[in-house]
Amino acid sequence: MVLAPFSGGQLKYGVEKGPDFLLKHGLEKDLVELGWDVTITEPLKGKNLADSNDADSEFPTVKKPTLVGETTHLINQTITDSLKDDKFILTLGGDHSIAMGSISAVLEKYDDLCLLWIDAHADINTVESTESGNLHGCPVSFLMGVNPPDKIPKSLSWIKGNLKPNRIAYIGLRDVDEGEKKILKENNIKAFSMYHIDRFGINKVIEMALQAINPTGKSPLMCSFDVDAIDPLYVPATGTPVRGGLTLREGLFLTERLAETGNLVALDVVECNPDLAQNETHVLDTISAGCAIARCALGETLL
Ligand SMILES: [Mn+2]
Repeated sequence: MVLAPFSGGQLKYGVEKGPDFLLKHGLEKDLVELGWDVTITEPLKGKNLADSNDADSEFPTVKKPTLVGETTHLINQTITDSLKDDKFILTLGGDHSIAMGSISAVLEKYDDLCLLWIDAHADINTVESTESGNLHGCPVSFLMGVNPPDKIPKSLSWIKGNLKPNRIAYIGLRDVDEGEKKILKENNIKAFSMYHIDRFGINKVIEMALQAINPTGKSPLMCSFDVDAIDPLYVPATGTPVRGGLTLREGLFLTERLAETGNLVALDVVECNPDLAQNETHVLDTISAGCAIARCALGETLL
């Protein structure tokens, strides 16, 4: 388990408390009971990374590029080490920018990796298309290498950008920027919005997504799960909630189904922000949903 208590990919503090709250809710014990030998690593512990809103003067369109670049690189290095022992990598965020660190490391180990990005947002803005400048909305563009090379801040230039567009599928989208829609279309990326889930049902959507990115069924899978994919009714304490999302059951079914394939090698659970809860019930709902997602991906079944 990799703890990534990081909030520098966006501007709302509190999301860095996610790992701590998930652990206090009993996640480690839950995973041990499922039969896992759990090791906790903390790549950011004791690292004094300067948090500043200063934009890189050369790259003024994105916020905190140095902080995000250094942080995600540390996460990448820790996971690269853990993968030498063929460990399952569960990374707890933090905001979604941390996926630049986790996914790049897992991709390095498994070059035929298939990625399921479960999210209300596509997080594929480039340094040119981003409206907010928040890097948690950009990780996929860096992982896929679709940013113009001369526009990539130096601190983020370590990311190889070798994720192939036919190896990623989205599920749960419902708030996608115009620039992102263009990138998704141009790269012919499989994206299942809430419309597709309503039309086909979650079971069919997962099968279509897996068929698209992993037609042989033999490649390793990674799931990057933003809890805001689930409706704010169930997951209220998150930075960018969008109504009309997955039910909690659909989210858990999805992860249980991925576990069932036997090919899942890594999972991110990101964007739990206890500080954005209006009451204790909101905290409990959000954190227990985050823990349940992790448990289902790691083998918990209803029967
Ligand atoms: Mn996200």
